[in-house]
Order: sequence, then structure tokens, then C-alpha cells
Amino acid sequence: MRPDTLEKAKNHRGFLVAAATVLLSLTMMLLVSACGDSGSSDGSATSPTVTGPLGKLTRLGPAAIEMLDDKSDVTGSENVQVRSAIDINWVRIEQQGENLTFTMDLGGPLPSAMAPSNAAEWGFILDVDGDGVPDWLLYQSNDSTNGWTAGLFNPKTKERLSGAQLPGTASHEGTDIIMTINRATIGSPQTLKWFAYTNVFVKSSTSTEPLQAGDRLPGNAAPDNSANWQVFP
Ligand SMILES: [Ca+2]
Ligand SMILES: [Ca+2]
Repeated sequence: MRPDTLEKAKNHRGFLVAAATVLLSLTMMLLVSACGDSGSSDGSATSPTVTGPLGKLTRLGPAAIEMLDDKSDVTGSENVQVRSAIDINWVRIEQQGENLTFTMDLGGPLPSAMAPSNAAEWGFILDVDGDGVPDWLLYQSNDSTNGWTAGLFNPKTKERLSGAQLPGTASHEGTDIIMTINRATIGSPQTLKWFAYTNVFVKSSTSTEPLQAGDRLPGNAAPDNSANWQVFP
């Protein structure tokens, strides 16, 4: 994090917003630099049984997939809040009519509120034109300043549709994150590539760099390997 960026953010919007923005930016830089040359939600808090093989795509139908992740495979700092709530258990993507629903099940209950200086994010990175470069991030976040927020962010245009502007619905309950958007919102792709991620970060008292931990699916590698993109449907 550049000190001037941090200072501006402290002055104007608070540390957590800055940390979230910078972390998101770092994530996107990783993705863009590394991938640039590469070629049913039930809507309830009840987690359905998912029994597919770890890290392998399971097709539930012509337009529905699931993938299981390892348990307790969060990487990064041990000293973060909600470590279980950022441990991805499984994700599911379903198309129903013109709607796409993204569900993420976590290893622990989602926090109603984050401790001071803590922020967390759960999301899906989407490549809708097949060039291996991220086009959209669909996410929900929770931080001690703003509480829960959902958003759709375009890293190319920097357009961010969040809160009431989100072109869809977002909910979180129990251990599940659920988001639904209209396909037209992201250009009605016939297929898309996706990557699921979580992040939590905490302002450090001893460093300008926040403590950070997170989980990734597929695998637990940094999202910098084009082979990690998964295709939907
Ligand atoms: Ca996991
Ligand atoms: Ca792309």
C-alpha cells in the first residue's frame, strides 16, 4: 500500500475503505498481470448437502454447477477475525431464466458485525469474454465502518454498482452468501469463467500493511494461474 494512498484514505474515507480498495486493487493486479495472456440456490439459510469431489466441477444440470473446497485451508495471517467464515466449503452457480445465482457456503457463521479495523469480502471474479482477464467482481463485504454491502465492480472501467445500485439481489444468512444478477448486466455471455475468493484484513498497529487472510476456489493457489479459471456452465 502506498503511504500517500493510505494517508488520503485515512483523511477522507477511513482506513477500512482504503484497505478494501487497495486489497481489491492488488487482487486485480495479480489477476490481470498473470492471466492477461492466457488464452440451485434455495435462498434459505439451510445448507444443502454437497457431495462432489474436492476441487472438481460437479454439473447439477445443463446450467448449474457446484464445486467443493478443502476445509480449514485459509491462508494468511492467523490473527484475523472470522477465520472460519472466510473458509470456503463449496460454491454453486446456477442459471434460471435470465438470472445467474452465485452461492458460497462457508465454514462458519457469517459475522453480523466486524470488530473495529476489520473488513472481510466474499466474492466471485468473472471473465465473460473468455480472454482470461477479469471483467467483473461480484461480492459482498462487511467492515466495521459500513457494515454489509454488496457490489458489482468492473476492474476495467472502474464502474462499481453497490448498495441500492446493485443490479440484482444479495443476501447472507447462516453460513451462506447468495447473490443473483441478470445475465444482461454482464453482457449476457453464453459461457463465463469464474474464480471464487474470500479476504479478511485487519489494520495493523505495527505496519502500514494490513494483516490479511483468505481462501480461493478452485485450489488454494493465488488467483494468478489461468488454469484455475473454471467455465460455467
Ligand atoms: Ca476452504
Ligand atoms: Ca475478460
